[in-house]
Amino acid sequence: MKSNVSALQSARTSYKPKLPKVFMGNVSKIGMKLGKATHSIADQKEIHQLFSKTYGQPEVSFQSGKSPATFKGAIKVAMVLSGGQAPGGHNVVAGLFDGLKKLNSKNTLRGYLGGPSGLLENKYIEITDKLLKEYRNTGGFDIIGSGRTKLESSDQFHAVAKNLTSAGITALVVVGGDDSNTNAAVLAEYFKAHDIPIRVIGCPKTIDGDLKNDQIEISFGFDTATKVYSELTGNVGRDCLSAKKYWHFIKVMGRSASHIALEVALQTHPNVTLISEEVAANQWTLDQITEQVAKVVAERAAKKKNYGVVVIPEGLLEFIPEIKKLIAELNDLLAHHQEFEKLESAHHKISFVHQHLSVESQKAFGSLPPSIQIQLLADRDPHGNVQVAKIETEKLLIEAVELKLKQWKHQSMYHGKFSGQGHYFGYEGRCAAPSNFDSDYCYSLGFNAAYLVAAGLTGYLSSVRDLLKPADHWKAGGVPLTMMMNLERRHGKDKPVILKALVELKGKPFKTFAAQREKWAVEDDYQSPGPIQFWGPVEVANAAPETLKLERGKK
Ligand code: FBP
Repeated sequence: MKSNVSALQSARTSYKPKLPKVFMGNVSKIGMKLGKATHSIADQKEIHQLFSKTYGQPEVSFQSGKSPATFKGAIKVAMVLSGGQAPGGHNVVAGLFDGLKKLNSKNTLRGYLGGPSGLLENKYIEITDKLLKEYRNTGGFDIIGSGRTKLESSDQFHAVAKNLTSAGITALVVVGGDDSNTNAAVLAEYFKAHDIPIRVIGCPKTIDGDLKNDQIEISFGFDTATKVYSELTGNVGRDCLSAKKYWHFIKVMGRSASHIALEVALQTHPNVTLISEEVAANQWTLDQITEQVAKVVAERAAKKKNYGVVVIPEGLLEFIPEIKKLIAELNDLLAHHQEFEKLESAHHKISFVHQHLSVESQKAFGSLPPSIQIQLLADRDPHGNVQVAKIETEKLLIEAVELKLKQWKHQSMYHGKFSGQGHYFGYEGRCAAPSNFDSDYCYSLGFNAAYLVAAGLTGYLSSVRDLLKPADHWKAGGVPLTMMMNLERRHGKDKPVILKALVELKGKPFKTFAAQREKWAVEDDYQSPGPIQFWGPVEVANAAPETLKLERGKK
């Protein structure tokens, strides 16, 4: 153990993550049950054609029984952490390692460094029990690092196959979100189609909470990250009540879906929470959104409350129709006009873009402050996404609301004071020490992945379910990755991708929020859920996210 570890970290090392009962006994008593053949969630014909070798596989579940013969011989397994960090990643590594060792003490695990690029560059370390001692139940991905390199060309697949085969590796575990697991599915198909005996298994990671469906109840990291953001938001609410002088505009992470914003709202009751999916469904413009927020400010000012909390999902701008169109045009422009890259000054970039946009998008672009215009022109990530983490939507909204209130003041429609403070809660939560829920869930996902690998499966996502029950009642198994796929338009082409789960406006979490938001707008009902509890009453220390409780019918 490192000499400078905190007392908490050293105490936390001794926490024993819980496992589903099926994994607690003798290996020879773990059987595997196969379900029915499966279909993709949409576009079955096309997905079947694209994944002819891995499509239609059955769901599998582990339960007591006779273990398959495939569990026997020693294997070498590789793993990679992919995409943004999420609390609990180290426990996936620990669970996978312990699961492999329990199956056969000669099994080995190799961690490729810095995300998928490590597979291409053949950079790795061997995972050992000694190394893991420093990382069990800790936050972060630093044990092997992570990255966003997208594996897409056959040259890349070939390089990965060569590096893994020459090391005698028979399986690769990819820990990632929807894009990374789409990559895992493509890789599994490529290996099978080319008779390369390497299996690929995924694990559902992302704080954004958007890798979920009927089979995957939640992605890991969401619970811890939202607990951190809720603690911070609750503290800001308390500050509002104490100082009574600021309007706090808090942008929370969540690249696309608003699950994080919604969970934070359910935990802390801010005065306004914007939900991108509702914005898109109602086709609200930036001006309409501004007006909605300004109305709450004015309503509260009339009650002498010149303070409040607004929670904003990180991906908001992409859901506002006129900005969505603008971003699509910008993506196209940036991808196809190499001369843009050579422009150095912000002024030249902005005027270049202006000349090439449609009239409608020129208007939308022109309505944004220059700082936001430049942020919208920043590099895309390797999957072609705008890096919304770099766009200061909270500042944009403060400015827009301030302007609206000035107009209303001028027309004697508003008489309050408005002083905005912007915050961005993102990186603060991604590497936090995992809650008990995430510690147990991640360890179980990794442990389960070892069994999927040992069973000789490929193209599966590790799935641990019934998460509202105590961990020993959780069910473990695997879901074919193709089952979650559909076709989406990316870079002007139809691409097979895992369907991203957005906030369901008919779902219980959103409805529960919507039923209370008018009350939260005017009353000071701020809740302070406090810090993550690792010890204490189970209802506090082991609490699952509100979203999961509402979705899975416990509330
Ligand atoms: P993943 O989807 O890879 O889990 O990452 C999610 C996320 O944390 C988003 O919430 C955020 O927009 C993004 O990563 C930030 O990425 P980066 O680390 O590249 O700044």
